[in-house]
Amino acid sequence: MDQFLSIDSDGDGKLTHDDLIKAYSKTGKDPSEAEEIVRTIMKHADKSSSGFINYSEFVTASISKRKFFSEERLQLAFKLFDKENKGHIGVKELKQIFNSGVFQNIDEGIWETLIDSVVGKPKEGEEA
Ligand SMILES: [Ca+2]
Repeated sequence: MDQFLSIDSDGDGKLTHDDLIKAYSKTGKDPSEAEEIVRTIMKHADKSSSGFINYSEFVTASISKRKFFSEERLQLAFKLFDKENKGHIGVKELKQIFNSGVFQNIDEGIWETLIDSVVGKPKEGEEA
């Protein structure tokens, strides 16, 4: 909710094109880039084509964005492993990976996503 409120500069409960432009300008993006991002956001998030994003549309968009990024990351990590593009990872690929130093170039977040997807998050009280 906080994020929604901080973007809703006039506090009317609707995120309009102007609200979003103002929010993005604050992040130091140049105006044409901000314009393009806002256009894309409006196109995807304004499900009812009302010309603004209401709170439930905002929540839906935030969730699908998060999902999209974690899937994208997983695919990226998988592609790094699947050198021959076979759709699965074999011993040979694993060996190459361990020998190539590719680990140093992988963002820590990708590992976290991968590990979470395979073993799940540590339960409360458990050591991570
Ligand atoms: Ca507003």
